[in-house]
Amino acid sequence: MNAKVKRFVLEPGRREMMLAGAAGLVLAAVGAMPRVSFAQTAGGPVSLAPLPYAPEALEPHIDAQTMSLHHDKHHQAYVTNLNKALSEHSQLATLTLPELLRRLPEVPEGVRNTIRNNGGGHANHAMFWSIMGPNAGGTPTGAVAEAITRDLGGFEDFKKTFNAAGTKQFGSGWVFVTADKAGKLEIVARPNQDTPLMEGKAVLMGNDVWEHAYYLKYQNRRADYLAAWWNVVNWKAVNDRYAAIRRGELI
Ligand code: MN3
Repeated sequence: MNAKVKRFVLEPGRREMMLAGAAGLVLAAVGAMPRVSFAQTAGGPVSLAPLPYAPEALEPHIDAQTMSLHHDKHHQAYVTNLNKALSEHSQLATLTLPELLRRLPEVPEGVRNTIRNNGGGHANHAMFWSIMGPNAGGTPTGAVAEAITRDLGGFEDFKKTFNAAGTKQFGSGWVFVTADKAGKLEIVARPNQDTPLMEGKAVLMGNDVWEHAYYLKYQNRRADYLAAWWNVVNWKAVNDRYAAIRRGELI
């Protein structure tokens, strides 16, 4: 056995215990943060929340069929596969999802990739649905607007850099904005279902650049999808996440 691989610690740390108590309700309020409540339930420890709006609500920018398939089939599959892996490794079920993703190197090797892909997929999509909405778009508001001006050169530069990162991401992946506890923003792209949570960084917002997110309407035109996506970003929800991150609750 590799001596560097630490034995998986079953007891959640004090911080996780406090978060579990204090943050659950708030996290639910800011929209489906992938906080895994590992109390055992019939379908497994993780459940798929319904879309917080109708599948057609983001038309014409994201079509209803894409939304239905994306949520009901793709996201559901990540949840189902994550539950299966967790049911076979119940010791992992004591951790929050961000904690589980941050501690992937300690997860048993036989299930590590499954948890990486499906745990990442669940976290990413739960974030994604929560920061979009109908009658949204426009310019950023509140503390997020100030942080975009301070850290990302203003909204126009931010969109340009973010869209370029999404366009350049080869194959499937995501483009994210992370925020540290001081509120500093950064744009990062990751392949597959990887998430900055795996590096202990909180995700403020992000866009899915897998073809399943846009192909029915945009075909190969990923850049057009990235440009249109800003019309469905719910800045109120992004501000709620920003405040939660600054309280240390989304990590
Ligand atoms: Mn997706």
